[in-house]
Amino acid sequence: MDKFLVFTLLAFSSMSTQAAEPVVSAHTELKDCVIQEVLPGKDMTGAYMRIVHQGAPVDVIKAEVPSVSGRIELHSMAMKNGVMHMVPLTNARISAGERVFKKGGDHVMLFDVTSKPAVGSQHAMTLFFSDNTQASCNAVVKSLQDVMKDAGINPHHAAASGKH
Ligand SMILES: [Cu+2]
Repeated sequence: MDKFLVFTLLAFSSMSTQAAEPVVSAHTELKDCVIQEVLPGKDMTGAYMRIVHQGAPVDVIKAEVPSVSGRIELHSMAMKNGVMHMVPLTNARISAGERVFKKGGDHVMLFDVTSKPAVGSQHAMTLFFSDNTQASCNAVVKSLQDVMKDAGINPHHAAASGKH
């Protein structure tokens, strides 16, 4: 079973490397794309968006924000021993309708951010899907406070403390 799974994954990945360049999706759009500012002392941050999708479900495979990070992962949040941790995206399926990636939930994780993008600057973000399509948007860099406000996370507390 495991060997078969590995073979299947290898076969799929070699197929996808031979496949044509992903085409711009006619049925998936990214809206309200945001990158959280990189906090002092950090070299990673999160990015968020609404994915509006029509038709048959697809899986989101990867994300790219080339002007900000060369190492990006798709993450979810999960409770472990009473503490929230980031884990690899637990459900990649994009079904018809709207799916929201937001702070405190599913997110795009940007690692190795050596040159911090300025608040207000915009950066092309692209998601790639299992049907060999892609969708792009201009992600605007927002302050932590604004990102938390957007996500509905305790904005007054965040504004008052200036932390987290
Ligand atoms: Cu993360």
